[in-house]
Formats: sequence, structure tokens, C-alpha cells
Amino acid sequence: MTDCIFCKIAAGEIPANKVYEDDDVVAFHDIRPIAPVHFMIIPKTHVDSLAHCQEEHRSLLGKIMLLAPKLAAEQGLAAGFKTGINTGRGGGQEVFHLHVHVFGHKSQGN
Ligand code: DGP
Repeated sequence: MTDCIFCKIAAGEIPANKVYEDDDVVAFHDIRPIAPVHFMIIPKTHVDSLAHCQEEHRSLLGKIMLLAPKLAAEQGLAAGFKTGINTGRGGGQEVFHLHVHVFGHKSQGN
């Protein structure tokens, strides 16, 4: 989608502080973090929101969910973290490209 900021990040057309990337997904730090560690995981393919996901997105959603704890641990959140998927204007979604927020405080000593 040409006007989608997250599609442009996924395509490498605008910079982002990436923490992970493969053929299907990219994860990068949020520019307006609400915690000391705050990144988002997005699919490279454009999907507006969780409410617009279809059966064809099942494995992609599973992949994103399984990546969350792995990347969280890599980012220092091994002791625990929060996730969020804002969905629709009523759900506080500002960027209409599916994204999973992962955020928390770095644990000390583990
Ligand atoms: P949401 O409300 O769930 O749609 O949150 C969208 C988040 O995306 C918000 O916390 C700020 C972040 N964001 C918006 N534009 C950019 C951008 O260009 N780069 C990065 N890294 N984050 C962005």
C-alpha cells in the first residue's frame, strides 16, 4: 500500500531502528515508546488491522506471536513483558497496518 508508513518501513524505504527482519515480518522500536523497551512486530504484507485478518493470515499471526517472547528476551525483557494490538479507531489504532506492540522494563540480573 503506497501511503502506508509501515509498508515503507517494511520495504526499507524509510528508516527504522530494526531489531529483527525476515521474509515475512519486521520488528522495530516505536518512535513514541511508552516503556524503556518498546518495539513492534509487523507483517511485511499489508493488513489493516487484526479485525481484517483472514484465515490466510493464520500462520503469519502465529509467527508474530511466537516471535514476541523471543525478541523480548533478546531486548532484555526476559523477566516478562506486555503486548498490545490496538484495533480500529475505537481501539486506539493510529497506524492502519497490523502491528503487535511489545514493551516492558529491562530485567536486572536475568
Ligand atoms: P497504534 O496506536 O497501535 O496504531 O500505534 C502506532 C505506533 O506506531 C505509535 O506508538 C507510534 C508508532 N509510529 C508511528 N509512526 C512511526 C514511524 O514512522 N516509525 C516508528 N518507528 N514508529 C512509528
